[in-house]
Amino acid sequence: MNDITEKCGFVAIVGRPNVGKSTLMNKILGQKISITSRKRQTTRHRILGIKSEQNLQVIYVDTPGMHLGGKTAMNRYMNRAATTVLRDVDLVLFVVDISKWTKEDENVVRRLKREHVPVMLVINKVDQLKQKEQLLPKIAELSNKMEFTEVIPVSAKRGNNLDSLQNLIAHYLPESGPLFPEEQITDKSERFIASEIIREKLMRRLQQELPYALTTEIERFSSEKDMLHIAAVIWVERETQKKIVIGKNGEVLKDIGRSARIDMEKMFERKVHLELWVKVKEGWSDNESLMKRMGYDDID
Ligand SMILES: Nc1nc2c(ncn2[C@@H]2O[C@H](COP(=O)(O)OP(=O)(O)OP(=O)(O)O)[C@@H](O)[C@H]2O)c(=O)[nH]1
Ligand SMILES: [Mg+2]
Repeated sequence: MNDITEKCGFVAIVGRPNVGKSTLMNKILGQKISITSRKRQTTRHRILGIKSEQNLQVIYVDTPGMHLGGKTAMNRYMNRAATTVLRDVDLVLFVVDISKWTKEDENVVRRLKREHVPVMLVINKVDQLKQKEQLLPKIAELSNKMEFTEVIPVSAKRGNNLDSLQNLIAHYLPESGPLFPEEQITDKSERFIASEIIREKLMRRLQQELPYALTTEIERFSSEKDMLHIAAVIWVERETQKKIVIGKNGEVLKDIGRSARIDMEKMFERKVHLELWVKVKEGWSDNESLMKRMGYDDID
């Protein structure tokens, strides 16, 4: 008889924008699946990150930051992606930034209180705390925000305390065999990851509101003799934005293409030929049917 307990379950990573949810998932997986940046609202989709170990498979769900203020179809899509996941998981990691508690965190608490799922408070960015003696009072203060099943301080960026976090997570998962093949690390296609890598470079490079006015779409993704040929469109909302994305003598677009290609070659372990086109589609981010055609169609 086989008496080894196998465990497997879904763990949602939620919180307001910019607290480090995607950084945390990538660090736990040891691979960059989800894009990150200093700007808020970097993640727009739910992205699975699957970690398989002996007798244990944890399926993390990275989500867009739950936010207040935006009113476009894109804002609604992102908030929906972050909240509907709560119904379908075994455990929630509520990620907060130790240095900043905001109205948007309060909003997340309100959402979480409506669900019956265990919530673990993950207090991130502890490396940024200037005075170490502030740690315990901060933890005590944040622990009171709602009923948490566990509270744990971490630094996602530096990888501090992530082993303890993962040990705690395992307690909350049901007994079950693995739901995904051991070698599978995400539910997303290489096509999707390629379009996200380009979007990451745009998020990081462009200023102010521009990152929110654009999206990326892969038009061609084909393999020929050890070389991947990828052609992508960067959709913006206005002609003036197109000019900025291209830059003087095409410099901005060239830079973005170069850094995206380097990341893609690392990710796909092949040489990549990347072509980028910038096109205008007015009002795409407030138009649900256009958004669906551009790949924002994966949630109920
Ligand atoms: N100092 C420090 N910075 C961190 C840590 N974790 C994440 N960051 C930084 O915080 C910023 C936001 O990180 P993300 O992982 O993109 O945050 P997110 O919560 O996924 O953000 P959205 O996708 O916009 O909701 C990035 O600049 C990260 O490098 C940490 O532990 N310490
Ligand atoms: Mg993110």
